[in-house]
Amino acid sequence: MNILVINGPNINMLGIREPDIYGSQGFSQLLQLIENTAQELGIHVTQFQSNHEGAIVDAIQDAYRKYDGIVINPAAYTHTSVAILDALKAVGIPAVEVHISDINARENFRQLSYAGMACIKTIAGQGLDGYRQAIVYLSEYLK
Ligand code: CA2
Repeated sequence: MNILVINGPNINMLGIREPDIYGSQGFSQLLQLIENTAQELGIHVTQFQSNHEGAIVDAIQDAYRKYDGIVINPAAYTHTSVAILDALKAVGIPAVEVHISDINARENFRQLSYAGMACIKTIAGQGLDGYRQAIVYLSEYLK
């Protein structure tokens, strides 16, 4: 089973500021947590992070016929990007949306998720563990 994990803008800056919202663990620890989860489940995970909307659209398109599932945290593009929503719909790959923080308990502008409209599940407010939960959920769903 092949799963693609996509992280959007500024997720690579995790741990340097706003620890009350995003925790104190850094991006390299997130990468390691995801890889450990994949190894425990005996599945293959590829990780991709970009600060650019078009690069994320390209990554989703490139996943077509290569990946069984997608875990995506589009970060700020969650709330703005119809292009990412359309790309997820276009490839039709089962996707789970992850947010480290509880977007529904934050500013109004964070409470709309375009990407979430094309996802089979959203996990928010679970910190970095949300990524583990998303991979476990997808691997069960795809069995
Ligand atoms: O809670 C999440 O996972 C978010 O997707 C994170 C995004 C935010 O725009 C979304 O509304 C919710 C932000 C990514 C990380 O931003 C940082 C901010 C300060 C320091 C380090 C990273």
